[in-house]
Amino acid sequence: MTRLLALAACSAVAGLTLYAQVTSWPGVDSRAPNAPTQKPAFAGQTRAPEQKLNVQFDVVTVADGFQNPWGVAFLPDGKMLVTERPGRLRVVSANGAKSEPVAGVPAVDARGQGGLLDVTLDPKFAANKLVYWSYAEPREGGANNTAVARGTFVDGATPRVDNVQVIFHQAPSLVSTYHFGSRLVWGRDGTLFITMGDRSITEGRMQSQRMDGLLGKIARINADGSIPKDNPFVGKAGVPEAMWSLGHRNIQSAALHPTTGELWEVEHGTRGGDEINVARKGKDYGWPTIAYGIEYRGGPITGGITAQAGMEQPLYYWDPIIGPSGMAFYTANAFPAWKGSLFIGGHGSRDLVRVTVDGEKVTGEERLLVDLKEAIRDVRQGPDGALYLLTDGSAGKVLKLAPKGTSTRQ
Ligand SMILES: [Ca+2]
Repeated sequence: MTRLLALAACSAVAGLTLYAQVTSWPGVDSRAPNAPTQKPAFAGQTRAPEQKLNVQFDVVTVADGFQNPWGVAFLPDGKMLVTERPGRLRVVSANGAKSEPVAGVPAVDARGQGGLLDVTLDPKFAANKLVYWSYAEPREGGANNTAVARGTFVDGATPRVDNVQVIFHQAPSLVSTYHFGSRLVWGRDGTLFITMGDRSITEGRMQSQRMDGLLGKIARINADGSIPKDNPFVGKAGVPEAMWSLGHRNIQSAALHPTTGELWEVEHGTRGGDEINVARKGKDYGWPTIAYGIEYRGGPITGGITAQAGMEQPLYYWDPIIGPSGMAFYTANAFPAWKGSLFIGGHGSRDLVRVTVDGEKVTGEERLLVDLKEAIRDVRQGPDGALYLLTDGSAGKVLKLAPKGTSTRQ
């Protein structure tokens, strides 16, 4: 209300039309959208009502001093693996001690948004000790692409990965330092989803709709890099058989839905088009033919349309954007009120976005950690039921949200 009064005062001074200035847009973020004339495809597709649960928690610093931490995975012994974007993988103990960089990780192209990105354990890690990571793979002439490698993890004073194999390369490579994706999510059948980006430059963006390359796509592979026989485009001439879905812009948030087992993802839009999708087999998510929001420089995206037959509508979109990175469905008992909520890192909005979901409908939204003003890069549910976050920057941290009063280290 204070803000609205202030705006009203300003506009009175400037002699502007009061009505346009004081219109308060519904939802958590009352700022005006970048594309105020765009209409959602269905009620509730954007600006869900604010839903404050008032859950009490402590924000615990588990470990700090990371350079642009990007992904975190939990080892069965209580330790964590944390990637640092410049190319280091570290083992972090429960008390916050960091190992030397894990030896054996291949070189990465750490320019721009590139580098060492996500990390995940094999579903059969207890037996095979395999660790997988995604990264920007350097190529000749300044080109690069998203890639995935795996290796056998050997812990100790000088941890290492042995028998490293690169099991996936996004093709084609391009000269760009933007939009690498890339989250790694295991399907229930043991296949691995790899979310990617369009590389941002026009040449890459326009390939998101092309069937002959993996720019702007989600891929699905077997754990050894081979192609699942039930992938949607297996046997289609000229189409990479790893392709799962198409028409994506840049996906840095993805998680398996705990009930349905489907892949949910949140992708970056431009100015006004961050969106939640369920990434289904063979479907087209529309980028760049349809999109919400506007270009960074202003003006419409492609033809300025938001819907087209044969292209999927997002379940939900944000305008203004949150800049999503990292995502987790909360299923544990430590925070009963949060059960079923979807948490998304607000890398751009510098907060933690909590979304209430009823089936595939977003029914409420809440912003947490607003006062912390951290660019959140990853969000995971820990084995202890706490919510773990990575904060981006040159002094990045592993934070833990624990039920109030249950943790001594703060
Ligand atoms: Ca879309």
